[in-house]
Amino acid sequence: MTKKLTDKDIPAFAEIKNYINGKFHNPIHNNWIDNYNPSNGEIYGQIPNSSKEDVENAYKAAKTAFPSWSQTTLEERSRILIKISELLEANLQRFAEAESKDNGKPIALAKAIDIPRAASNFRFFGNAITQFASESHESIGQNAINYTLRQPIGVVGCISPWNLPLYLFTWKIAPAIAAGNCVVAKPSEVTPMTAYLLGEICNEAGLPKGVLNIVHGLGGTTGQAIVEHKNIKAISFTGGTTTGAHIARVAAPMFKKLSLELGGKNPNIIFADCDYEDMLDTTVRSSFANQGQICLCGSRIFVEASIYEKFKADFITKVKALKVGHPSEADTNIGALVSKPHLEKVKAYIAIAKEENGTVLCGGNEVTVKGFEKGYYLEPTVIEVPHDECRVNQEEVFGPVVTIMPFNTEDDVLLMANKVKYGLSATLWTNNLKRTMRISNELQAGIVWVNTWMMRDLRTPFGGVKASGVGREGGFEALRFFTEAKNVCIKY
Ligand code: TXE
Repeated sequence: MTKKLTDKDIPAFAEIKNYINGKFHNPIHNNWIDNYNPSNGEIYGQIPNSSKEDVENAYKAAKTAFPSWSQTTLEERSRILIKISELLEANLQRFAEAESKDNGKPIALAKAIDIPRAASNFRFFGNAITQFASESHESIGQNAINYTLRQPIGVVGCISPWNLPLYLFTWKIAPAIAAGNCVVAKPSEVTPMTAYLLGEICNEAGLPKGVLNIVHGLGGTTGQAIVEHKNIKAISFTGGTTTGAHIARVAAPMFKKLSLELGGKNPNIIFADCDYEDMLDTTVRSSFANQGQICLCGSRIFVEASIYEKFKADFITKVKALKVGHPSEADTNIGALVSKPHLEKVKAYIAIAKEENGTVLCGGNEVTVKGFEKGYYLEPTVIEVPHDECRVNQEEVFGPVVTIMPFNTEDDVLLMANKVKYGLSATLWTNNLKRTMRISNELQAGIVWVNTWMMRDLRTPFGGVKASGVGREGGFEALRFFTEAKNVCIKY
């Protein structure tokens, strides 16, 4: 059991509590987990190491809130969600600072993308629920009409990862509560801060107590207790593929509804006829945004042979110009990796790549940032691989590491693009329309971007195939996931 620290132990100590029934609570067993600041490697706060009993309390609060919340008019639910969105926007700076400190991401990124997107999630689903219609089917010649009710499930569980903490946490919570469910949610134990702050915002926005309950803790205990809870009827999870498979095994005997958004090893396919400068700038971003810790990053770059050497030289020049630095500095491009164990994992993959005859074209080393020597900084790394089957090209590294290799034909690149266990997203750079259509049809991925990357319209389905998960989030897909369809057939 980790002892409880206070601000006598750590200056500016950040204490995080569980948010249950609209109030903040210590964990029942007074068991705590240290929370590290990746930019300097120091402990700066603690979070509850919540037990089954804490999860049970969160469940009870959610269960009690459900009858009333599920009967709350769509206009009222919408109003509250949009209010949460507005309050997030009003608190942008505070949330961005917290996210950056907790995760190591550049504050500029948190301000431009993460927190605005969390606000958009609430606004989007606040609006979407008012447009969510159910179908009816007239059985011609049988004097019957069928209509479909879309009923909230009850109490649902939302479990999110550390890479886009508030962005992904709210991507689940917002549709869940918009659809009339009550939620027991767990953010990653590595990045709990903004989820904690969200509780205050929900109270201020007038979200009735118990509709959203946030329990903090480790995946294997707190997360597991949510998944094992027999009355939490659906689980929406984003995280690692191994964890996703485990959750599926635990949930299957209880026939829980599952949405699993898991890892990726996404191809970035570059043809010579693309808009070169646009491709180059976007490829730097799709490789290294958020230190490469986005499941959508294009971690395998395939370049048509005729432009391979030019691309290689230009890309490396741009990558070398990226500034690795403290996340709070406005001109930092690459902040800190999320944790020491994660840094070690990414470094291990660079070593494996070298053993497998990969050539590190740039990067590959830890960076010491002056004044923050114990932070988890790594150079953006480009590895030229001898063939597409080496481990660094097949396994999810989830850091500032990309592989590059040339290809000759459309068939060759398609084969390599699809020859991984994952299938989340893919990016294609070409101005050839027929090729665009052919390749987009054949890529094994849930999302294909052509001549762009990570352009998101929240109405579109989002999710992966193969080991990248099951189910789709986004738009009405998310509202469908968080409701049960019941058909009523009336004979007249
Ligand atoms: O994720 P975990 P980790 C990938 C990436 C990364 C790897 C592992 O490759 O290196 O996954 O990351 C909770 N029951 N992605 O270990 O463990 C956990 O507490 C219930 C891709 O951080 O999957 C956290 O809240 N919950 C990914 C969440 O699951 C459990 C983003 C994710 O943690 C649990 C992050 C259990 N038994 C990592 N065990 C993406 N797709 O974006 C853990 N958790």
